[in-house]
Amino acid sequence: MSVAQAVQSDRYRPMDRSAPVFVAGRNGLVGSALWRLLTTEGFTALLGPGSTELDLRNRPAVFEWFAKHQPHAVILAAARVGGIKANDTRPTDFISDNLQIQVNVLDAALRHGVERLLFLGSSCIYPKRAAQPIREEALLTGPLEPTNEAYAIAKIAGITQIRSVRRQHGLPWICAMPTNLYGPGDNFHPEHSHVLPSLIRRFHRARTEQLPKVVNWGSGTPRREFLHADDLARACLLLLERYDSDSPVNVGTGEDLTIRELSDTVASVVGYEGAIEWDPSQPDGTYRKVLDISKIAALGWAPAIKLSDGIAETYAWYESTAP
Ligand code: GFB
Repeated sequence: MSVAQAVQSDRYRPMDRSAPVFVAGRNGLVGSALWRLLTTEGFTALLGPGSTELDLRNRPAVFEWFAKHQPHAVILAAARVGGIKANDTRPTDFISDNLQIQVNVLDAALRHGVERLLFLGSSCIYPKRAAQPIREEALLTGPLEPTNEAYAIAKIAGITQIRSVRRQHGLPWICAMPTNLYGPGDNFHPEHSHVLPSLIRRFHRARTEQLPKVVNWGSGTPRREFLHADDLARACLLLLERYDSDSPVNVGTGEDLTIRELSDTVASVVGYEGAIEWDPSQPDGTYRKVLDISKIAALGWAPAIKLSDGIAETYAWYESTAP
């Protein structure tokens, strides 16, 4: 189905703002951005249990929760996520937790007839050597990046489950594939986080403790694309209201930069002026994974937050919460 056909599908309709919407992963980077947006957009019955209230890996508990709360729509933003080192060293956690979360939530949503559902994947589902910028059609056309294969396979399984439900049950469930995300509320763990929060934390510490140098991971030459979580949240709502096809939709900026350039930008925002060194014994990961965003652009979405502004906002948030 083409984008134009998908937009014109007779299944297109606005979301019911008074019906219960389950934002799975409500306390994470993406979930909290979705919560802010949906609240501003007039959604009055948002449901977002924290992980202590509802462990999504607990299948009976998930089914019980759905029976009790009867959500009309679900955004599946809950996942075990992490940076390159967390993915590389704890692959069992990434494949097992993500498969359990997905299968439980998607099965319970099917059992309870949830009609509108958006599953969030990641740009790492595409082959390591995919042609750039990466189009949605590249899915399952080649081997994956080894450092995050376990996570990527779990996300690919999620896409296949969504497509299967569409085919077997005719529900208009959809998938979005965001690029590397950042923003307030991100995870700033020194070992397990993604590069952008890691750099903020490292440069902040170096500036406040007047350290003469910092050491970043890898060669600094890989290229990455970064999208603010608030921009992703707007894309999610637009897709839920206007998109109905079994092809995943890329969500990114369509522009990337080297990790070295990112490091210079973060250093300048944080005000760190010391030396920056690189540790080639740490993994670089995929060389490049910039997304082709023409499909979502055709639906009328574009990113609104400039990377330097988003980094400044994220750093202000980090400073206000840093111990
Ligand atoms: O953000 P990041 O961990 O994830 O790393 P990926 C991006 C790049 O930044 C790599 C370099 O080339 C790292 O070597 N880097 C430099 C650093 N310094 C640091 C640092 O202090 N911390 C971190 N984390 N990186 C993840 C996947 O891949 O991205 C996931 O493992 C997922 O599955 C996620 O797709 C979005 O972009 O390499």
